[in-house]
Amino acid sequence: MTRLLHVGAAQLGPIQQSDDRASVVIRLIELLRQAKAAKCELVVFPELALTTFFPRWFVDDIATTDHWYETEMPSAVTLPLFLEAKRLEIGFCLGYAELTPQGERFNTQILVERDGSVVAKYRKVHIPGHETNEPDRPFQHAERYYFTPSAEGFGVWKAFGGRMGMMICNDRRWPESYRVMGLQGVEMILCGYNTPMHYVPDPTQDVLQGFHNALVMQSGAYQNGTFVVGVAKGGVEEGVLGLCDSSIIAPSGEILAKTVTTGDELVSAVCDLDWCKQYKETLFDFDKYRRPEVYGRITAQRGAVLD
Ligand code: CDT
Repeated sequence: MTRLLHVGAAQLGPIQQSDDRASVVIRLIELLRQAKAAKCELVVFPELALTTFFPRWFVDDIATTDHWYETEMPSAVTLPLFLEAKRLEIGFCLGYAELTPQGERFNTQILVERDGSVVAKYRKVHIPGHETNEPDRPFQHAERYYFTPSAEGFGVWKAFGGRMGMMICNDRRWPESYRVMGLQGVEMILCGYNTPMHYVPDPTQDVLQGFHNALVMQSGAYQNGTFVVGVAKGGVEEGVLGLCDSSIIAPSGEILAKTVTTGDELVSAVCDLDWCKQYKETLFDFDKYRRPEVYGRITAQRGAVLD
């Protein structure tokens, strides 16, 4: 038996501060149409796909930044994307900044089914960067000022004929993100990212950005027997170069498709979700081979020794 899902990774080039949402939505719709022409059933857009990566600027009063956030989804300006997706009968995954009625600020991603219904919402768990202004930096990464870390954790949803999970950017560097979803039987993880090539706290990592990106997503896919779709907003945005290298990764850890430009670009792959079983029911048969009871004991023992 095969369960085929044709998925597209819709990479975005830069969104400048002067680009309004309406112009971005036009770009998203163009990628959606390309995906439909390529026979995709699901398209994945990046993290914070509607605006520039605004946490690169620090402001004294966060209330002055409300215009970067969405208070409803779809909104008037994003409705054309939802309508076109529904017309084309294609699903999508979209990252954006969310401001709730209670005033909470989250880095959010939603999964929208082919009928236009929002089937899942995920809020970023691992928020990187810093909370306060660091004026000596060439640019800020003040996500910890702009976003509350979600306490909801990682869910897995039945959609698109499989078990779908989501994570956002920095989440992909943490094995727990994949494993928590792996333990729920995830078959495809959708992940948008904005990753500056220059890592200010340790610039020796700059040349390794592409390597680390591939390393974490390929190993996370393999060790949990799942597809991973990692999608960038990259290129030079407000003077900051962002990693691209959007890719679709198989449960074997192999890269099935990868972008080659630093602009808007769609790549796609036909994913047989039943491929996951080859890993979930052999090497990574969690019920048979995982030893959670031992992991807990080892942690306690090591803690005792190190103390
Ligand atoms: N957006 C995001 O999470 N970016 C981080 C950059 C970390 S450097 C502060 C990432 O892990 O790619």
